[in-house]
Amino acid sequence: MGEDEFVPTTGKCDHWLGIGLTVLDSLDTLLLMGLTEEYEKSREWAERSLHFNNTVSGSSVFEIVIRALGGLNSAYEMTGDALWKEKSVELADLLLRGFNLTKTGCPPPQLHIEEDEDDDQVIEISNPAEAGTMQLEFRTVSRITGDGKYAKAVDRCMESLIEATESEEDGLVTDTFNLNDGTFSGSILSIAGKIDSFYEMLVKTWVAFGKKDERYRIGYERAVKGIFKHLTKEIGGYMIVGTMDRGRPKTFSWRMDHLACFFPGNLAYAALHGLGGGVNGSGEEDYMTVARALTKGCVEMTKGSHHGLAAESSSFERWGVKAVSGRDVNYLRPEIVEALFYMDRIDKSGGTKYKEWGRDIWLSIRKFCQVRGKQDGILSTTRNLLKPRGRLKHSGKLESFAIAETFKYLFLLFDGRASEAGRVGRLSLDEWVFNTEAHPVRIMKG
Ligand code: DMJ
Repeated sequence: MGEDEFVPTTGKCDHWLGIGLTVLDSLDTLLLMGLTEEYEKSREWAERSLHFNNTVSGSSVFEIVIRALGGLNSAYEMTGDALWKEKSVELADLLLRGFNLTKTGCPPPQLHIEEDEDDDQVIEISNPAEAGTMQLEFRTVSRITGDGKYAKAVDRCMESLIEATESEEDGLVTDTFNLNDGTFSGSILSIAGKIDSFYEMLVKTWVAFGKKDERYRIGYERAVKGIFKHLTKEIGGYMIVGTMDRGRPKTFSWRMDHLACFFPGNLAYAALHGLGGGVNGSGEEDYMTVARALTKGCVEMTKGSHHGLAAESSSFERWGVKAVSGRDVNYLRPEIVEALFYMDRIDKSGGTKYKEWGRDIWLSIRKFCQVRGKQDGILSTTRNLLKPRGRLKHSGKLESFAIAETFKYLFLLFDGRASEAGRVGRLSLDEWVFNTEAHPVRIMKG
């Protein structure tokens, strides 16, 4: 309670951002699962002790926004409890200063929240995911307070990013963005780390605020076209999204990161909201067709080790898939089960297969991520996936996103309750949008 991360191997905790991150990232999961006692304890702690004045100097703005601000917004949306709104505003106000430190209006990747930095301390190199994943959170603060200043700040940053993207070939961006001159550099194109949620949030922001911001929709559709053209490949009855070096000559790598598996669910969500041929689209380039094939590719990644757990990175060959040596770690990341959750909700032709795949993944997690000798349910990041059974190592980390996302998506995948008026129910995708850390906020109707 009040610490950032739980260390499952020792039962102690890690200090990272100094804001009690795991509690903030878990609030809406507790509410959804009906874990009332744990939620009440968290609320009591927040009322008594949650302040942002002990935040570690030079903390990641992106992580604070998606995990803490996102978590507080959802807790408020789901309960209407003024405490959560007050805390969201307190945090958003502290972060606002960051938006004035660069010429693009995007905050530097790290901020000394409580102190003013000298100009030469401001880091100007960021990436599209970190700079471009704040829309939903800050605009939500504006929506719930009626004060437009949060939306204004984040909109200026996003305008800079979208403008820079418009001059990039096929709407695809690299993983390096200069916050002062507003340009992308480097030659690697992918949809994984440092880039992923920039694309993800284009469509989600468009949906969340009444489908009015056409530049977001156009940017998303253009990027998806570019991704289909350069980064997706078919192999053995399924599809993957790899990486391309756009230098000369262009080279394609048949490796796919776990992180890239957010994409099939995101495509299906876009189809649900009418893009790419809609939910019934069955053409080769329609979003649902590609989403189905990519979901299969993501599930295939779980076969790259002996344990049914997908590695951080997998390499695809004609004969099959294998965890990449050195990256054969499972961080209890959400993206594959996230895809299964969306597909199960949206793909009408899917039958029970998404639930079955989700069940297999959950059983592997229970079996191999359980820390030996500890209470049932104490789960950990797991290494050495390429080694045979019995040689796995638990690294002593439970990322807060495992609770915020992985367990939430799995829970929702199996939660049969119908949406009931007046309560949150199963979070209908027509009414709610999840931020990149799976924190739901209400969609504003146009
Ligand atoms: C989460 O913090 C978010 O989903 C982010 O966008 C990407 N990485 C992790 C989970 O893998």
